[in-house]
Amino acid sequence: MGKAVAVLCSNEGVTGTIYFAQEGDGPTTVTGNISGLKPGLHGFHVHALGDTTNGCMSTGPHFNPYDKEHGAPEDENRHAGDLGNVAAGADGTAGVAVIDKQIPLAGPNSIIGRAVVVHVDPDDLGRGGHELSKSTGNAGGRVACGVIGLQE
Ligand SMILES: [Cu+2]
Ligand SMILES: [Zn+2]
Repeated sequence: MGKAVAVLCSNEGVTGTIYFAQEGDGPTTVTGNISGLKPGLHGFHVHALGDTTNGCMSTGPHFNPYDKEHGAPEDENRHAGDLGNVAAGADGTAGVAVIDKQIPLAGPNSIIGRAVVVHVDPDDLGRGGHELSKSTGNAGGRVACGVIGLQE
C-alpha cells in the first residue's frame, strides 16, 4: 500500500489535510477534510509542481503528462490532475472522497512531490465556454495548496 499526505497551506484561512492511498497499480483513493472555505463548489486539482516559494502560484499548471485539455474526472480528455470540485457546506467545511486512476503514487506519472490545490471558484469541468474552461476550468484564484509527500 502506497500512502501520501498533503497539509494545506493558505493565506486566506483555509486549512485541511488530504490523504492519498494506492494498492499496487490500482486506483488512488483521496480522502480528507478542508475547512474555512466559502460555501459551494471549489475546483480541486493536482498541479504539476511541488514548489510553494511563491505560495500556491508557483505550483504550476494542472498536472498534465499526456498533453490533454482540461476536463471532468470522468472524461477521456482531461488533465491527470483534474479531480473536479469539492463541495463546502454552510459551515465552510468540505469532505474529500475521490477515487481516481490517473494520480498514481509511484512510476513515471507519480504525483509525489507535486501539489494539491483548492480554488476560490467552481471548476466548470471544461464545459463553461469561458476562454479558460479548457485550461483551468475557470476556477479562479488558488485559496490553499499543499505539497504531496510520501507517508509511511
Ligand atoms: Cu487547480
Ligand atoms: Zn485541468
